Amino acid sequence: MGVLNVTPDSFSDGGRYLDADAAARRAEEMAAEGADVLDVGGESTRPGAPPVDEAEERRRILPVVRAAARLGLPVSVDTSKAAVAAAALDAGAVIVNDVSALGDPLMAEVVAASGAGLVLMHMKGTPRTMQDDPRYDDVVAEVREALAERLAAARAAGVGVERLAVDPGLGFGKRLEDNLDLLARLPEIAALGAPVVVGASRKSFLGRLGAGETPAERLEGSLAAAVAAVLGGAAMLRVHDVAATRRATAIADALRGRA
Ligand code: HH2
Repeated sequence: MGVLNVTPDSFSDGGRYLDADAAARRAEEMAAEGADVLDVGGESTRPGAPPVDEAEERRRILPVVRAAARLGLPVSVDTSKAAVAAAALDAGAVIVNDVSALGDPLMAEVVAASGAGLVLMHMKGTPRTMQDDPRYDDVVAEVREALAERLAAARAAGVGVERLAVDPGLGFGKRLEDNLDLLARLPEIAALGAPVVVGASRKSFLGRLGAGETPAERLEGSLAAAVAAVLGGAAMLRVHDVAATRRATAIADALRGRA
């Protein structure tokens, strides 16, 4: 899943694709690099990010969703707002990537009615507050429980089981050790039975394990995390560097096939 943020402030690619033509070129580039899905987002969820109003989020993403959908790849929309998801699905998106896991009470209905796929991501709190002293007794057990409950809520609202995926939400209300526990114990999340999506690409915990690399310098760390995620059972990786991730995970895929 290639990341395409149409925002001024995303932590890694903010400001680069605000122009719809630049975003469409980036979508083409990621498709050529081998992306299976393009994930278009119009609201940064980096720690402390301010919320974006619905009209602005729609204005940012809809032309890009249309352009990306014309490439023939499935498009997912990275939004927590049901109205934005509905507009994006009308514009050609087929998956909703909801980092709030149905925080908007109308979201399940929108997804169920459209037949779209749904990624349910775990987050503790909101982007504004999530890194204010997050704590867990057993992060993997707590994230697994929370995702199991969200899966049940989505199914109860009429979203078919075959349309659901889960994501442990690396960096979303997680300390360094929490991100590491989730990645190292990913099979416990995969045991829920839903496909697991993992987004480690260029995240700050990778820089904290290294020498404080900037987001653009976190390629090697991102690839190492991608390989770990595949070996741990991830079905999809949300990444900025599609071609490099494909090359690295080809090895991990081959190894996983022999385990
Ligand atoms: N991470 C980000 C955004 N959306 N969705 C899923 N399913 N999993 C993730 O880990 C995830 C996500 C944050 O990264 P990014 O979009 O690059 O930055 P920003 O939130 O600043 O736009």
